[in-house]
Amino acid sequence: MEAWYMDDSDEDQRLPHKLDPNQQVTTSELEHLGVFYWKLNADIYENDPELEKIRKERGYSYTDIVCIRKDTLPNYEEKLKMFYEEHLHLDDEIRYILDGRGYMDVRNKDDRWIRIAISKGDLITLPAGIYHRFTIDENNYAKAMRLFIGEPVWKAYNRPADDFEIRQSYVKSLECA
Ligand code: KMT
Ligand code: NI
Repeated sequence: MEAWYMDDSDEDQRLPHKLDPNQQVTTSELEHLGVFYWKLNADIYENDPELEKIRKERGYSYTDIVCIRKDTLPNYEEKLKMFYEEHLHLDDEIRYILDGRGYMDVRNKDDRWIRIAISKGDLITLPAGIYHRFTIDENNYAKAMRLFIGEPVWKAYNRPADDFEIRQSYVKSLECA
């Protein structure tokens, strides 16, 4: 995992979009936004006590696996477009990269984009109400476990979604952080 502030060029979303010079973002900055991160051994995800512990402690009862690749994901282009629309959810978004890599972009307090590079072994949680988006990188491949507390709800609300209570309580949580 590595994170940085994005440039605002319109070039391919799969490129890193680092500023020159690069402006790195620390894990503690991410934590202030409610973004948390673990490094795990993805080679043993099917039987990993560390993953089990996190799932148990945080109540991540549901899991499934998505394989984002042209030949395996139905409506690939359409889905990539959808993942990259700025949106929020009413619940946390929890993803564990099992293979490949991608970028999770999140807005900071000042509405700047932070790009979080996630690759094999990275487990990341985004808080409900944060504006974000996802893209694969130039390798065009990511296999990810999706986790959820209880029955999954994948509904995404594209920006603007400022009237949701969850958005307002998220913004409030930033004020006193
Ligand atoms: C989502 O909801 O944006 C996704 O599932 C993206 C792929 S998982 C890293
Ligand atoms: Ni999302």
